[in-house]
Amino acid sequence: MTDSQAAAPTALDPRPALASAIVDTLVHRIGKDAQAARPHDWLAATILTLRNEIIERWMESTKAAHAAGAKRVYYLSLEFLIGRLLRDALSNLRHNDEVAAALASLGVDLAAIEEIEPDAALGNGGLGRLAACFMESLASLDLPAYGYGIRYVNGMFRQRLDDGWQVELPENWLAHGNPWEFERRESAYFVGFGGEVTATTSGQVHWSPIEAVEAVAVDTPMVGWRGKRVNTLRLWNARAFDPIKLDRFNAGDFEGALAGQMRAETLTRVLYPNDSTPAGQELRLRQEYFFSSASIQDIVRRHLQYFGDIRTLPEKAAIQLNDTHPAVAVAELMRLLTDFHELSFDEAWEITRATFGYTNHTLLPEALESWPLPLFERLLPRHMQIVYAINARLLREASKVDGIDGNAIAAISLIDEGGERRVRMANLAFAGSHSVNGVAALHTELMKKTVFADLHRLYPDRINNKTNGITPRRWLQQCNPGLTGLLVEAIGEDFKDDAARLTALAPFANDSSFRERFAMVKRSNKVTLSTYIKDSMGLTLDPDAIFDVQIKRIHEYKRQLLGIVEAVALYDQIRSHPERNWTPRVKLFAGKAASSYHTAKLVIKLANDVAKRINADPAVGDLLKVAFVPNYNVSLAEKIIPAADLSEQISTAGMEASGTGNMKFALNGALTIGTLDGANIEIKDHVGDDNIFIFGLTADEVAEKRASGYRGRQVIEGSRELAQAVNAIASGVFSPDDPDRYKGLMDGLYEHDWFMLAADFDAYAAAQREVDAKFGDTAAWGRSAVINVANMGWFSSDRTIGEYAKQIWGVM
Ligand code: GPW
Repeated sequence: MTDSQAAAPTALDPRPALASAIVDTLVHRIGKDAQAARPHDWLAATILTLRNEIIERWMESTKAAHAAGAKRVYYLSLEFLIGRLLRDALSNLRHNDEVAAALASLGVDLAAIEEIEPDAALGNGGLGRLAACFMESLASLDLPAYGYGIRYVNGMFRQRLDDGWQVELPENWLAHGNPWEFERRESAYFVGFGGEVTATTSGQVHWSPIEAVEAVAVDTPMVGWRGKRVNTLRLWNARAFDPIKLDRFNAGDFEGALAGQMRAETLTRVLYPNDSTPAGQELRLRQEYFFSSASIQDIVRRHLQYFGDIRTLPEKAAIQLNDTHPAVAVAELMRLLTDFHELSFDEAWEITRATFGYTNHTLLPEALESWPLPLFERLLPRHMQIVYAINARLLREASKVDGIDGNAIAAISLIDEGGERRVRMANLAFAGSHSVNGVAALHTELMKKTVFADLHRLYPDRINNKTNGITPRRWLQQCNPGLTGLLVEAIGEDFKDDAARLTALAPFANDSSFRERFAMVKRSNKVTLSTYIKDSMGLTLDPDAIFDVQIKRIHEYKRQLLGIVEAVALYDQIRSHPERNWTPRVKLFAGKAASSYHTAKLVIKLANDVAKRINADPAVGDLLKVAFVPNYNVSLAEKIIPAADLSEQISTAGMEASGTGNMKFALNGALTIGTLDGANIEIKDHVGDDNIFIFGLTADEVAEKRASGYRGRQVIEGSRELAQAVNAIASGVFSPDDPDRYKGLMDGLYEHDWFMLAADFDAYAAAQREVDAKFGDTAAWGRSAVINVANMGWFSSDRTIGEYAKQIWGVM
């Protein structure tokens, strides 16, 4: 059907063009009519209709970059936590109202179909969500870029709570098909594993893998703000070369005939649910190499096709490694350059280093990836040789530098020789990149002083900081239309194109009528969230209570336990002094624990046990409610964040590289209670000391305490409030069905308390009482909340990506 046919409303068909187009898609693409269509059919029809415009912009973007001979950015990440795409695309294309009206004319509620779109959860937490925000900002800044990752069939598991215990259920985001993706059968690559390496008489190296799979590209368009540009997220799917071995099949060996296919599909079947802890299994290394190899082959192929000369690669391609998961790409590019393009090792190394940048997201030593050398060598024998060659060169360079002794050489080496020999991926990524960046100012300084101290001495210009950011489209405009509308009324639309313009809001902090409207928006968001929690959990919340929220992966260093212990202490206080003027409080927790992380799972159970007891106690009533909201994901974050008053960012100082949830809350007018850790420090610098609640040990103090043999016992015994809470939990007050359930967890606080929960407890509790007081002063709280919003523009991922583009990639 031509456009004019689809568009023209006739006397018989009074619906406007867009509604007709959607119905036309429904009929001809989905094969249902409007009477038979179910909500999923309407969703698919809406996406497919909108997609036409996206595809046109997508092609234009690709052609323009090609015509300009532009340098492209390649973001390699094992995780992209993109969430839902319909609202994002509608909003970025400014088609929200039109589409809502068209659907309404058909009796369909846009919000309701948006709500059934599956949440694409191809990531664990912050690192994966950052990659998704970066893709959106790259398109919004009109930078030609590709994201490269894996098309997991099963993303992050669904979390169910059974009697308060986490149960992991498989996630199946592709169950209804995926209208956003395009398989590109023509973009397929051979990825080999194992086998052996031989050298021909002419000195040519030949790797003959014993196993191989085919990587097939599946593309998803990434729409930038105002649709300015549409970039590609290219995710790889693994397929067997010979899907069915017909000879075997005909001989009756059905299983054998399909074994290769099964093995290939296993590669891209499931996301490892590990956040900030390496998975360590062979399958994970296979995933890493599979997607790195396919991506590097694709980048090299595109470069040769467009520019012809492999030597100009660094001028036309910038490859960013999202942590070390794709670090093997360094060795893969070296392999292609030396074995296939016949460059000398030195020339290949120069090109490689000029092309790659590496972003580090953690300093926790146990979180740094390293692979047992025998495993690495068995799976990737040619890459092992290349790693040795890089290492020889690296250590030769290092030994020439003054002040680099034997210990420093051992720390710089790509091979960890202490105990079982292992390949250090962070050192490989560092050595193979011209830029190595941290994700917040403190984190970057600690990189120089700790994990990378010796590499930093060797290459003092390489480490740089790029403080993380978040896209204000998803994390303000889309998730908080009420606040967005109010901001437009106050300061106009400019902030939508440049989040830094939010500073125009600052004077409104002193305008009481504005503050009142601001508070009404917050309250309305709290009512909406309360309805969701009532419907999903059966718990009634008071929207006038302070909504105190800690949502993120469950990790000891993030200290959800500190929040829970403080809730228990507060519960105790309220019961002992019911006559005091308590500020009613709702404490919300949500987050997933890695399936093998027992302590984290026990913390979830504790939160649930504490909630059960407190919520049922008439002595506290509405003064305190605790809820653990199940199945935290991007879509749930979009519901909770706009409704939060208080943002909990209470990691042990020095342990959270940046945090990005902290930014989302503050941008939506929540005040932060937090430690001087990660990007909290920069948030404090932007919003001002009076508009944030900072407490606790600094990173230096934590290090000193650990060095001087700190134990929790003394502190607990010296703090009545803390001792009472810890002992109540330890003695089974919250677990009468199993009184010893938390004994070990609480003993841990007495014995080592590595995460300094006891050391920070009193300061945290005191800061919470300041929060109570301030929340009671509506004007003071409102002023601070408005000042937070006004000063959070700097944390837009547009600013972050602008810095990467100028300072690392050379594309702006
Ligand atoms: F361990 N982060 C994450 F560094 O979400 F690789 N997953 C991870 O596996 C790692 C880090 C890794 C997070 C950091 O914990 C968080 O502080 C940071 O804001 C985020 O990455 C984005 O930089």
